Amino acid sequence: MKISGITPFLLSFLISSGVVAQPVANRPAPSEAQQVWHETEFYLFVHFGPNTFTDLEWGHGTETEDVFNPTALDCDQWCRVANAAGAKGIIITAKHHDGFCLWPSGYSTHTVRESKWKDGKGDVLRELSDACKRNGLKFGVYLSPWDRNHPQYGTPRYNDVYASTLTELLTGYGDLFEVWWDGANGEGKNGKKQEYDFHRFEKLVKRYQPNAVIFSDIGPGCRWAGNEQGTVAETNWCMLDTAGFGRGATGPATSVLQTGQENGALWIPAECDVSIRPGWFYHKEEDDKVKTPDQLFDIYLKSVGRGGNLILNVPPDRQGRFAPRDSASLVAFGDKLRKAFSNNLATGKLVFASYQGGESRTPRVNDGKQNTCHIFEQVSGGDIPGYIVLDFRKPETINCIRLRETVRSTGQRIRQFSIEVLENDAWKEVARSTTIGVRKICMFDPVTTTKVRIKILDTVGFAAIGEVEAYRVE
Ligand code: FUL
Repeated sequence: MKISGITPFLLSFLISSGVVAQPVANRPAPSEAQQVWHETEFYLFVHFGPNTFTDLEWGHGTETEDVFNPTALDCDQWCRVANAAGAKGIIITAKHHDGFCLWPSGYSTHTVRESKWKDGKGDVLRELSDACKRNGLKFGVYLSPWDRNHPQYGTPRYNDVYASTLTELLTGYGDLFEVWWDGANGEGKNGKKQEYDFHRFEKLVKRYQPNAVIFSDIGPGCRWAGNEQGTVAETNWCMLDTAGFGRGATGPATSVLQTGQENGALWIPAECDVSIRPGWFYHKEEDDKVKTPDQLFDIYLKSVGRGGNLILNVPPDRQGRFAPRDSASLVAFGDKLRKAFSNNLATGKLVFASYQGGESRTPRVNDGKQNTCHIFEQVSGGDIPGYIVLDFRKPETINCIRLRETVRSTGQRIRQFSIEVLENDAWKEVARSTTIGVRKICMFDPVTTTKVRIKILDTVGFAAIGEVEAYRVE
């Protein structure tokens, strides 16, 4: 085993202190805002607008404003369902590609103000941001750069329009945790495509909402995971090289977005987007195609369980409410999620780990604190692996292990690991995987055992495990 990227003195200090407060080596690491975003894990996406009433997915931008007329808008109902599902926030399409603004923007004449809804006095963003505050949820906005309605789209002046509408959102509705930039970019009314001034837009977000994370194909806050099924690859690095890439068609290959890059220069973690129905907007004929709680749980394991964030779209119906089947599925999914991770069998148990050629007790990996850790020296192919042993002291039945690296202080470093259980006095491998990063949830067939061993098989320099948790998931 070698020590690299860190001096032996510093390593022994870190091991003895067990707390790594500052980045200690030359690997990218999340900013404070990104760390908070990682902990947000799972939130809802809401696609709502004229398409809800015209049954389209991409509105033309020519729809009359009166088309938008929810009969019983109830953002508190969205929030209640979100909370029951275990979601921690809601991001809404403030404006989709059709250009219709769900708030009375001063820079467009295609808004709720021009509609009959609430006699033109309504503001969906006001209602939702207030409801999120009341219900303890975070709030974020999707503002489509592509605009099929705005007369200025396709000219340099549209960048002023976009900057102004963005500023309205950044300054008018309290704290935003995320700003979503869609990569879709087509022609506007005049047949022209837009050259966007994203640099300027980024500066506005930084100025007015420094804690908001910006989503796009290339971040800078978080990246599209490369598909719309809500999953990221089993091997998921939070780093990405963005030099030379743009958004949309000029973005990195979807295969790269799926895995990130082990040696990417920037910390740009994956966000996995998916809809609870086939479409992003509500269509009555899809009422019987709502994903089941088990399907949602599977998506959760392949997104959050692989260190990504999950943004799950739930489109309100023409009343302005989540439809009964969507709500029922979300509530049952939330119950399943809470039950699955409510009883961590590692809590209070003895833990030992490899330490400088020997073994030591390591209560830091099951103390429930993410910033205390056990540090492993570098392991590469052929080396003796590092390990952690969890001793239950009595037989326990488990089928799930959740692991975390302390990425905030050390960056992401584990390339390969395995999980073994003690069976008839011999170690038996039950799972093997690649990256861990922010978190990794491994499921395997239920097994009754007294001890679990996590083997660290391959690392980039030294590596640090913050938490090991064990569960029986029904
Ligand atoms: C895509 C859009 O074109 C879809 O309409 C939807 O908003 C999805 C989340 O992103 O790029």
